[in-house]
Amino acid sequence: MNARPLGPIFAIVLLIVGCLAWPAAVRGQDAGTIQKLLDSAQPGQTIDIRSGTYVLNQPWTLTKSGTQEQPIVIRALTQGGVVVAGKAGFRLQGASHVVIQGMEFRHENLQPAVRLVDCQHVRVTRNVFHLNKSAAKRQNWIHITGGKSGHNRVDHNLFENKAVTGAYIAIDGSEAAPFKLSEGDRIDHNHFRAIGLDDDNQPALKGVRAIRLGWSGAIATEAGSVIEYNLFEKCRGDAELISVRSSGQAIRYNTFVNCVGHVTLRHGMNNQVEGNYFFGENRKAIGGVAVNGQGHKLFNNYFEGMSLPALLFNNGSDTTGPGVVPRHASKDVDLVFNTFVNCLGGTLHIGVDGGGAWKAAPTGLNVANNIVIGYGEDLVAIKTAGSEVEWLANIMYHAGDKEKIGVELPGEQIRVVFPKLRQAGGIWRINHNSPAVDVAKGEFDYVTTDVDGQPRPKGRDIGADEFSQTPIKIKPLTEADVGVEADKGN
Ligand SMILES: [Ca+2]
Repeated sequence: MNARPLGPIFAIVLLIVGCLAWPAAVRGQDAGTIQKLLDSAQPGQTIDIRSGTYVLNQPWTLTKSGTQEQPIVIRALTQGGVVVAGKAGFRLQGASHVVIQGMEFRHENLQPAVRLVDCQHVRVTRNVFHLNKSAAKRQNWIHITGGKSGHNRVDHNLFENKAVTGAYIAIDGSEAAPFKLSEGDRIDHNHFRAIGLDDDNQPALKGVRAIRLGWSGAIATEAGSVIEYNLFEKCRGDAELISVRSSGQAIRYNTFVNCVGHVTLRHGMNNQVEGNYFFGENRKAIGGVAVNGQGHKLFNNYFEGMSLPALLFNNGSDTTGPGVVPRHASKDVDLVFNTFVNCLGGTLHIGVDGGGAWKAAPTGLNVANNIVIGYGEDLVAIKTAGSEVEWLANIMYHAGDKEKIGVELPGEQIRVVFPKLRQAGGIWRINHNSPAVDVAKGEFDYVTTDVDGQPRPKGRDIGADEFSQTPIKIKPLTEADVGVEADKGN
């Protein structure tokens, strides 16, 4: 029997059956239609939102989940063509495997642009956030909360022009005891810029910050979230530019340019600050990292042109009261293999007492294998007598006055010598004939690469940079490396 070609009716039936089995992309172009599509979303479905301005009085709400293989994708049909205006953005509750992509959030600062409650594996990618600042309400623009949240990703977005208190991104958790923080989230390849005005004569905006990780009640959670490969530019807000109030977090491979304040390890333990570039450009009120708490590791970081002391090891305080949680003194913290260049306000301040309020001095600090070179204030200042520091194999050099190291220690602890730095690849780095080459001391086995991502063979070099001919993997980030247009195709 000869096979007959499929008839047109059969083909149409096949098409209909196919549509039922595989949810196709659907399109909507008014806020109410979009909400209906969200209400009926299925795994594998893409909801394409047509270009236009959508004025929301209530957030678009999603409680449905995709799967790892078949996420629910909510995206602007044309990248950046969807403007979310009005009073709210998205609220996802109990959702997982969802992607929010390509929007521009311009609504009033009354609710977060994206709020995730008990959500996992939600990706917020390639969006622009610049909420309308007319509503002076404390607000986080992306807020992750709920004790079941974790493993969400915020990547390749632009955040700009925040002027009202709160953070661009805040990660919280359960709102009732036992407190648990969202875990395993990743914030990467974002561009955070323009908090306040780029003007040293204007006051910085207190309470406005780029990122907050947790709160003091949740420090028992070893959260394991990562902030990496982000560019922070002209964020001239709170003294705690990034406020870490949790444990087990990593801040690495980011670039900070002209950002007021410090990356602050305020509460928590075992946090890691690795391989970041800090460029202060000698602007006002700019620091590097401030430390409270125990077990942190700070290594392979590069600091240049800070105007505040680049590194603060803070005292602890037992002060408690409504809303006041004790800050623990810096304890058992490694500051190793970092390079500090021309930090005019001083470089290492140890035993910082918060204007006298914090009494307990730091203990068990390891300050090893760092290069500190500069002029201006003393490079080191011990602010509280009794601060316990193990110094080992640091190189320090004050370009103006040899006496201004700030401490007098044996050469195996702090060697006062010019480290022969040269400028290359955007930073000051050692040359083959530098006295820093091959003379690092101590274990610190976790330091196996340098600030460039190059390997550190045995007999490691002092400072953030290992002198190496292997390819450089990590560079100071520029605008081209981050935000909505970077890494297209990933
Ligand atoms: Ca290197």
